[in-house]
Amino acid sequence: MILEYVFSMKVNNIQDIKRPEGTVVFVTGVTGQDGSHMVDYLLSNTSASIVGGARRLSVENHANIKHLQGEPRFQLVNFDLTDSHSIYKIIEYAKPDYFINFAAQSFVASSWDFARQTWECNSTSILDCLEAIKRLKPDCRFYNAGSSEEFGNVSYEPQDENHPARPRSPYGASKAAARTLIKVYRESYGIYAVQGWLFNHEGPRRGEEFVTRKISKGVANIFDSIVNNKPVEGIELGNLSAVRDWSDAEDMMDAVWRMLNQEKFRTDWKQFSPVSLYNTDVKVLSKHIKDYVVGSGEKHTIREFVEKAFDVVGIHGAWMDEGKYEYFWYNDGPRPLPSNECQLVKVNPKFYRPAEVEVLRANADKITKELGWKPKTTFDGLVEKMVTSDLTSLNPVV
Ligand code: NAP
Ligand code: G4F
Repeated sequence: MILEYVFSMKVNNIQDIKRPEGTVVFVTGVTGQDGSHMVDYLLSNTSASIVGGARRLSVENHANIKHLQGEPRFQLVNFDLTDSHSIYKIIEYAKPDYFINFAAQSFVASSWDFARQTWECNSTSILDCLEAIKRLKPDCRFYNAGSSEEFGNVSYEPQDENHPARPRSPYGASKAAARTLIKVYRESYGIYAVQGWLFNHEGPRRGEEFVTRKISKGVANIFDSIVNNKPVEGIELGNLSAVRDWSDAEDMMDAVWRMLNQEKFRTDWKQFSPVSLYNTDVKVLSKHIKDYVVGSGEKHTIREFVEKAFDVVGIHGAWMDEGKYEYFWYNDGPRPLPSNECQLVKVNPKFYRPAEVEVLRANADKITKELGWKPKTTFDGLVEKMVTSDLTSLNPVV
């Protein structure tokens, strides 16, 4: 507790930010999965200074950025995306060259419960960002985190950039609206603003309510209970048949950076003028830049994720019954279990959604061909990384 206090990261107020020399990138949502990985990516792959935005909470949640303590190229700032003054002030004080927005109400299931808040955070705030950039720093490049949820009730598979927006949740609708605004500002004012369609991406920094992390953490707990002779507590899930295209969040950051610097990566631009490798005039570039679909191209059900996660710790089982009565029964593992502890996973209909996106699978051919992006981590590698990390948190190596 004392150590936590000593190492608590300094949080600046926006008006105390001094614009560093050189390229400045403002990243929002740095306490979350993607924002924190984006900061790591920029530190490793660029010489830019980074200003990271995090909203003030009663109890700090800096776990994902703890490792940045003392990093001279990183400044943390109090920033709320739903407060338009915050947006104007950060552009005024930090004068960023890039504004990468990962802040959002990002949990699809909550978007039915907090539809208005989802809309304000994910759509109205994007309008505020675009207006502020237009007025104060029109050459600032803007990235907004778009989603495969915009495709929603999909009409074909795999989904590419031409797939229509058919959202199934207030969340999906909010991201589709933001995309439209971005296109309008790009075409009207020549702002370099892009929004990738990122398919699901995960990792050890994933929030614990998202299905992959819920499973990896649950499996680590079950394994720990079995080997330490503690009672086993099963995992409760919703729709096991949903199909997702899961990637490693770290791989996605490279795709975002490529989308923001298309003149450096576009293979199809090398040949002709005025868009050449050397032309960085945003007004020229903005006419030619594109939003891209980013994902692995592989699809897996929730069931498969569960099986693979148990596989990582040497536990094997079988699916029994169906629908809301379906469960995963323990067959084999570190020791025999009493039958009242053998139901390792079961369905709880409270996790069903009012409307489901049944199948998502990316066709990322375009970004691979035009910007040279490719994922590095496989599905198996991702599941293993997540389960191993959750196991290590239970048994930290001191
Ligand atoms: P995440 O872990 O939930 O992070 C979201 C971040 O936004 C958190 O740092 C959160 O802060 C912050 N935030 C929320 N409301 C805010 C506000 N009003 N002002 C300032 N910050 C606020 O989500 P993620 O997985 O990193 O996703 C990042 C972005 O990508 C989101 O826009 C998400 O919708 C989008 N996206 C994600 C995926 C995916 O599979 N991960 C796929 C497609 C699109 P707190 O810590 O204070 O809550
Ligand atoms: O992990 P999820 O909550 O992610 P979801 O809804 O696909 O959204 C994530 O990916 C989007 C990109 O496609 C992002 F835009 C968004 O910000 C977020 O990062 O749920 C995945 C699937 C769903 O079909 C859900 O119904 O898993 C199913 N599921 C089954 N049981 C569950 C559960 N989801 C959660 N969260 N919890 C369950 O117990």
